[in-house]
Order: sequence, then C-alpha cells, then structure tokens
Amino acid sequence: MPLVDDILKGDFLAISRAITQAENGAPEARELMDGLASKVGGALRIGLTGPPGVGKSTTVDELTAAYLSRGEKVAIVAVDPSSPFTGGALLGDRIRMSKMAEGGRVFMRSMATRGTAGGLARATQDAADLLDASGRTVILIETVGVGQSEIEISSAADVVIVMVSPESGDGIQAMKSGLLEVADLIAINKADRGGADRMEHDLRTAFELGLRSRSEIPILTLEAIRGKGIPELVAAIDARIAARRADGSFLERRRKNMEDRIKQIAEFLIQKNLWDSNGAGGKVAAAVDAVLARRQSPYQGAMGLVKEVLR
Ligand SMILES: Nc1nc2c(ncn2[C@@H]2O[C@H](COP(=O)(O)OP(=O)(O)O)[C@@H](O)[C@H]2O)c(=O)[nH]1
Ligand SMILES: [Mg+2]
Repeated sequence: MPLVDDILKGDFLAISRAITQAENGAPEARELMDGLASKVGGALRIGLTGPPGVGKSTTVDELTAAYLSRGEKVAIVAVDPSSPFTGGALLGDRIRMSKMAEGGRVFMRSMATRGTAGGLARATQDAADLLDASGRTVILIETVGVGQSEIEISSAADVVIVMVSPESGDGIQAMKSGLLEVADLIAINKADRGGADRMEHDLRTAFELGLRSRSEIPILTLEAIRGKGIPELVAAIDARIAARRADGSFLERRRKNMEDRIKQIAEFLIQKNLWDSNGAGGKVAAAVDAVLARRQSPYQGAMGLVKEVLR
C-alpha cells in the first residue's frame, strides 16, 4: 500500500498505485488523502477539453515543454470517459507517456472508466490532489469526449481551455453541448487546415448574440503540431490566472468546485454504505418484514436504514 511519505517524496510508483486505488474507490485511497490534506492546494490545475482528435494531447505535450523550461514540475492526467480500461483512443497518449516519462521529469497517467462518469470525475480529482501533494506544480488535465462528464471533470481545474478545430464543425458542437460555458480560453487548433479565422469570427458573433455574456473570453488560434501559438497560449493562461487572482474569482472558483466535490463524495459514501451488506444493506429484509407485518410504515423502515448509514 502506498504510504503518505512515499507520495510526499514524489515516488511515481507510489503515486500511480494510489491513483489506481482512487479509481477503485478503495478505502485505502481515502485514508491516504486524509493524511495528505495539509499538503494539497499549491499546484495549478489546467484543464484541456474538446472533441477527440482536436489536438489536445499535442497541445498538452507543447505546454508540458513550456512549463518544464520554466522550472515547473509537470504532471499530465488524461481522462477518457468513453473508453473503459485501456481504450484504443489513448494509444497515442501511451506512446507519448513513455517519451515524456524519460528522465522521470513528467508524471503521466491515463484515467480509466470503472463505473459511472461521476466516479471517474471523483478519481480524477483525487489523482490531481495526490499529484499536488507529491510536489507537482502544474497539473494538466486532458479530457476527451463530448458532454456532461467532460464538463464535470473540467470543474476540477483552475483554468479550462476548450479546444476546437475548423475542420469538423467542432465549434457548433461545442456550443450545442454547453462546452463553451466552461471555457476560460478557447483555442482553435489546426489553423494550418484553413478556416480558423472564419471560425473565430463565428464564435465571436455567437458570443455577441448573447450565447454567453462573456465576449471577453480570449480566443486563440493554434497550430499545435508545429508549436505555433503555444507561447501565446501560455501567456494567455498566465494573464487569466493573474486577473482571477486579483479579483478574487480564483479562490471563489476553488470554493465552488470544492463544494460540489464534497457533496458528490458525501453522496458516494452514503450510497456505498447504504447498500453495503454489513450495514444497512443487510437490514433491508428485516425492514420489509416489519412493514408487511404492520409494525411500521415504509418511511420508518427507510429511516431505520438511513440511521444505519450514519453509524
Ligand atoms: N494539421 C494539424 N494536425 C494536428 C495539429 N495538432 C494536432 N494535429 C494532429 O491531429 C491528430 C490528433 O491529435 P491529438 O493531439 O492526439 O488529439 P486529441 O485526441 O485531442 O488528444 C494527430 O494526428 C495530430 O498530429 C495541427 O495543428 N495541425
Ligand atoms: Mg488525446
């Protein structure tokens, strides 16, 4: 079992094992998090999200290099809600992983689906906390897929970059799915394919038409595969964070995210304990008997189980 001290030392193997335990919802992971609570919160969490193939991993690579050259300690967490366990979609990421892991400078981890999307979001946040405690200073969280799970996971980040590309009408998709609502920055990638200017114009028009009252959101164009636009992206992230720290919204957002997270964990723990056969789960039959024998109402039966959970 990974120990608090091993995590604090930044031992990659210990971190990796702890993340697996978090994915499995193991009680050991929770104990570890309890022990690390005083060490979490220093790292910057940057989320990159957008449809498959848009260039997130390529951009993550570039951002990693940029942050490393600044002396940051980088970790990458790649999340694919659509791929159970070892999805083919992550193959490219795995190849990169071995490249990046060279010299042990970058920690990289793919998160797998083991159950619900909510479980994946929880495990991803746990992974970010473990990495934060281990001394990583920048955590890049890449999430693929379109829809709710992605948005949920984005809420683990301090800054969210939504990536789109002109080639597949991603912009329209992003608007429809509500993805733009979580964006702090929008990056239009694959500018080399043409149509990026047109897309930027369309997005701006959509914002101005009231799709969202946030026409101040920076829209950048990238050619990630050639590293073009990356220094500008890094500068835009810096500027965004500086502005949010200055006006207090950085901490406000962390508060909001933590509120959501604590509520979700509470629901998870209640459910888990409720149907655990050693707890309330083992007393369902007795409650049914009592109601059918007219000794109590269904509500009393249910309350009996609920009280069992809080034991
Ligand atoms: N033409 C072009 N291709 C790119 C660019 N950035 C990434 N790609 C390619 O797009 C494909 C998907 O990239 P990847 O980073 O894996 O996308 P992800 O699924 O969003 O992580 C790969 O073949 C990349 O080489 C770019 O700026 N221009
Ligand atoms: Mg990827």
